[in-house]
Amino acid sequence: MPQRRDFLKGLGGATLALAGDALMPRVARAFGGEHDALAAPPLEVLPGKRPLIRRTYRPPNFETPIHYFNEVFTPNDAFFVRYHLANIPRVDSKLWRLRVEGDAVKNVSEFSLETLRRDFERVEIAAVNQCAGNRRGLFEPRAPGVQWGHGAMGNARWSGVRLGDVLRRVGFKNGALEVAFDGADAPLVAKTPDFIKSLPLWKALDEDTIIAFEMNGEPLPHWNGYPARLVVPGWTATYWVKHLVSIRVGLKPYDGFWMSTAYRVPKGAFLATREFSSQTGEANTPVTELVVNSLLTNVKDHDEFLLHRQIEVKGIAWDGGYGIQKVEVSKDDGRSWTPAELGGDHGRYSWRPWSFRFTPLEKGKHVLLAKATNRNGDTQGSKLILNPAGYHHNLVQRVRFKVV
Ligand SMILES: Nc1nc2c(c(=O)[nH]1)N[C@H]1C(S)=C(S)[C@@H](COP(=O)(O)O)O[C@H]1N2
Ligand SMILES: [Mo]
Repeated sequence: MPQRRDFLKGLGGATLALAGDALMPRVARAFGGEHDALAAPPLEVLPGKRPLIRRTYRPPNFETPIHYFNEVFTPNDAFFVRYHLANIPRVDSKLWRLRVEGDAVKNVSEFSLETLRRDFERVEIAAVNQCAGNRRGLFEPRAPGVQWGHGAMGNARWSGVRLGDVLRRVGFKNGALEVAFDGADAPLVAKTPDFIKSLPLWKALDEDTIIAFEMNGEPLPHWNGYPARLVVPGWTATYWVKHLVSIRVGLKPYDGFWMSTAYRVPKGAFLATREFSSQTGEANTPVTELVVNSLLTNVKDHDEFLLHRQIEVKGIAWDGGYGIQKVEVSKDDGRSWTPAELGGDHGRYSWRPWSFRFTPLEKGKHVLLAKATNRNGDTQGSKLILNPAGYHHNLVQRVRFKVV
């Protein structure tokens, strides 16, 4: 326990240092008005990527500018990048091995990329990869951590092999409880805990949980986990471990920092159909499923439109895999709502494009609101569900525009 408190102190220090350095002035302004920092952030290039919104350098945290979300699948070279650790080796795919081990494994095994490709059925799935902390920069009061805008997410077609097929091949014992995943990246300083995430066995065996080598038909970009990463459709991106090198099937709950302390929310604050019970404590529980959400992608604050000229507003909506039932738009600050038109369905874990046409009939300032509802009837609220680390922001979005 004292160790854990030290980790927390260490992280707090790191967060403050980053904030003091690059983020603080812009973030401070963001809360003054309409999130200026999120609207006009610095764009910078990571090798192999298009210019993205830089939140921190070390570790690299870069978000995708919103206009890319007008496409159903986010281009690989515009896909956001999130790391907790600063030592990120470039992995040679020929030398890369995936080790499956742990006290609940029957036959400890190692796979090369070639054997994974050769010995297991290939599957592909469209899914949203969204950081649980996406939109943290919009939290009021401020929540500590990377001050993300709307772009710590992306939608892609992921292709690889089912994790469950691999686990069944190596065999696991009765009583297997969790499966823990480690990537090739490492902390720079010894006191930072290695990034290891754990799934309940039932989620690891879900036929949609995969070890992916490809994204949108191309090998994974280095910054998104080359040569292989975990893809956990419907769950927040924290579980989507990149540069995957070790899988441990365990008889006990994995108690590393990134499970027991980080990425947790107050118990009962958010809906999830099935609890991660082996990691649930008295007060809090790990983030798991994505909450229902939507985003306007072709309109932003301060845009101007012409009177009597039809506008086509576009956006996307997604959830934890139940499917989007409807998206509604309001032009009168939430007094009345009109259904938007849903676009193509790329599967229940993908986001769903939508559009809404209208013709402004009055000059002046206007507000546009968008709200998604999934097939469970879960919807977006107008009151933020506060939680200490600023996860799961899914407030109804408000965009202010002007008709001239
Ligand atoms: N190896 C490794 N995998 C990781 C992380 C990490 O720090 N190291 N961060 C996780 C978190 S919190 C997020 S949000 C996603 C981001 O995926 P991306 O960088 O491909 O966009 O990666 C996850 N996988
Ligand atoms: Mo994340």
